[in-house]
Amino acid sequence: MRTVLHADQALLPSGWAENVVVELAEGRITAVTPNAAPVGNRVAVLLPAPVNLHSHAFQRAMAGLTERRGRDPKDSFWTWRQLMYRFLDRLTPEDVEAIAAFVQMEMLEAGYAAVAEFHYLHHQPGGGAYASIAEMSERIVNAAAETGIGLTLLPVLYQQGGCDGRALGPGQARFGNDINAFAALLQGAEAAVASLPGDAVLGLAPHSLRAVSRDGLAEAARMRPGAPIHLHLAEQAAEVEEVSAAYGARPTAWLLANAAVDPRWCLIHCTQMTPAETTGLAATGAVAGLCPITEASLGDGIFDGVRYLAAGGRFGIGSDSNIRIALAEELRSLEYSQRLRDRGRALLATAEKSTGRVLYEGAVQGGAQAGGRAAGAIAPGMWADLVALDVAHVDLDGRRGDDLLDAWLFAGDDRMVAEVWSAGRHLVHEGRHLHHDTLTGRYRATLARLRVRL
Ligand code: NGQ
Ligand code: ZN
Repeated sequence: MRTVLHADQALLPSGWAENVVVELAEGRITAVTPNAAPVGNRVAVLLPAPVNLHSHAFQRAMAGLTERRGRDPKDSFWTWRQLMYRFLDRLTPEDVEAIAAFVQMEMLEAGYAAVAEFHYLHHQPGGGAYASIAEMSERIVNAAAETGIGLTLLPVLYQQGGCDGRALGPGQARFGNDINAFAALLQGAEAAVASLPGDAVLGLAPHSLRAVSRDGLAEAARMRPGAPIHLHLAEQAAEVEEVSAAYGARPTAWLLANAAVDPRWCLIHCTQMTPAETTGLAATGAVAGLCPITEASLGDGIFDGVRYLAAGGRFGIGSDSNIRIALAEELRSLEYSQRLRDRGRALLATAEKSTGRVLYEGAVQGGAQAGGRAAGAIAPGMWADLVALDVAHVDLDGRRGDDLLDAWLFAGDDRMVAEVWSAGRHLVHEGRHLHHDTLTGRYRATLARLRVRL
């Protein structure tokens, strides 16, 4: 099927262009012609749509339920993690599918075309295997088949309870696989992903330096040469201490010295890095997977975006815990964290590009790289991952170019997102997903069943 779009303004690799005709066929962009006469389906503003590069779909259903003081007077990331473990322990495959479909719908409505699902909930409560070891991966795939989101599935290797090789804790039983079981899981996940449209990708994810052994990390890296490989890295101060004590080096320094970190890698969070680690990571061409809303929610710390971008570092954004699905807000939060720390303004902007432009283009390019997706630009050959904004909104009225992006990201929100295509699939129309009501209804019913106090 061929689609022709005409955009009053479009952000192309060469910059802003006007009266742009974009042709799509078989999910890809086939031609881009600026200064063209109006033909086809008209939109006001057309942008490449980003990949949400880090999600744990199931966590969406506990949003808002972890904001009270717990029994431990020192609430922290680690007490939140206990609650999260308790929550996931009662999820069935049906629950996971319904939650994943709902949150993928929200991502699409927010303007994301694709998601990299960092998927570690593999087994039954207690750790017993499902009849298919890839049962839960299949559920994520089913959700993507229903929502149409572009999926990069990242089955997670989770071997141990900490860097010292201790056994999995009771809350971690559903995640654990040894390397052979993980290889079987990857095979099952690969078969499931093969049922999706051709833009779907299978990568893999050693969970963190805490949860995989040194050998496990090395073996995982060899399993799918060239495929995206994601890892949680240097998120919390206690994690830095644990890795330093076990390995004799801070997490990022250790990884850079002991793994062949290159552009296929995506390191999630990196909120605890020294200046040398920051520039060292930037030099690898890997993507820093930043999740600013979750990192604020969990008290992780502030990524050194100013230093990292100055060193040419690549980044993308992820919604991680899914406490809020908000593309504009993720990007805005990243810049605002820098301003609060450094007491300045427009800290990620350059002489040529506004703050919003730097954030948006960076996240689109880095997201595509991290997702292993030939996307991230309105250019022939790319998957047609596109978002059109609603310029009837008062804050976008009459705005052009970088001013318009800044107005969306800093003054507006994702209610300005009108149309979204994922690899040419037109999934969001006038701000609503095709199956908005069905998916919302099923999610509500799932929540009603799960409604128990944490
Ligand atoms: C996760 N989330 O796997 O969901 C983690 C918490 C851990 C974040 N790191 C568990 N934000 O890191 O051990
Ligand atoms: Zn995560």
